[in-house]
Amino acid sequence: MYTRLKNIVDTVLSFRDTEELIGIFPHLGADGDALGSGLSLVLAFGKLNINAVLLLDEEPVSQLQFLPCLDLIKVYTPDMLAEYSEKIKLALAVDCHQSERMGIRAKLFQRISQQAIIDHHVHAGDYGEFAVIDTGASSTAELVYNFIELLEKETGEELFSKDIAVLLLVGLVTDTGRFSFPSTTARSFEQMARLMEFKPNLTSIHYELYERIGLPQMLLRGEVLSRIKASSDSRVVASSIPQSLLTKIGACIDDLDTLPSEMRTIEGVEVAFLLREANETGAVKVNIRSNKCFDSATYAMKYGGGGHVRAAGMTLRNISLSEAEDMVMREAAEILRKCDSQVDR
Ligand SMILES: [Mn+2]
Repeated sequence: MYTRLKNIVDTVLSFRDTEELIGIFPHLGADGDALGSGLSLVLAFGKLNINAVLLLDEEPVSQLQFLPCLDLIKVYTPDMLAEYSEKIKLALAVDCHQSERMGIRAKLFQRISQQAIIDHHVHAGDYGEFAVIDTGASSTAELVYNFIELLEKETGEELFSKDIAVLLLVGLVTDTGRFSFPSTTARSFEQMARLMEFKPNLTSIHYELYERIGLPQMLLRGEVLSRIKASSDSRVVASSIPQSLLTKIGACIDDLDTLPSEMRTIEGVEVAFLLREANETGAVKVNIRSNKCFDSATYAMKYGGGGHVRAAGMTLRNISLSEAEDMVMREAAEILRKCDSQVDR
């Protein structure tokens, strides 16, 4: 891994004091890790007089608008293809390793002959000598930390700064689930300790990442939670939101995102459903979150939906909101009963 990191460092350093450009490509829908890692690199490169541009498909989500140096981001549009494929001499994928994860920037990434990768996602196959893909790292931020450290060692320049500390810290905190995921290691804390020397404002970072909520979102949360119905054994819960209520509150569909997961955290719950009226009349969108006894994906596929074992979604047609709620609760209870009887035997 060190050799590969060094390969990328050497390549990057060959851009010093030249007009050539490095393109940094985080994944689509950049999260705290992708954005924090990408921006840190632009800042470190800048100090070494290396030209770099951070390209995104879209503006960062509102939760991450507090990050420093967002003005360094360039939102890419297809008309920039010719210009950037000419200028960029190294394309660096950050927090992803496939152009499939890059949306409309994929075409540009593929056109750059020299590519490198810094990532920690599970991958199939080897991506070559310029690919640092460490699935043992909690976050790409952790790898970027090592990368900048190596850049410092090679150049004798001081590259870490308060801005970089905030950016990498956000990557570390969000990708470790506030240091709760199994990916959290001693290395994560060692790096955090060093980043803390720059005195980042943890209180305000925590507020921005985890507490700040708009009034419509808070009202919606109240509605969803107060409408929860539970099966007699409390293992199945569901809540339903009519479109008229969303409109009345002034909330949008995206504001429902975190609520099914929150419902799943209720003690004893195996499966949680959040239902809402779809735009198409007579259709109901169902979001499913489950714990160990219920396969959400298999259940959703029965109705033409899909997803993962613990999180899936589907659309039911020609059904009312309350009928849909009754049906999924009844069917889930049935599936759990079958699962129990198999375990008993
Ligand atoms: Mn990540």
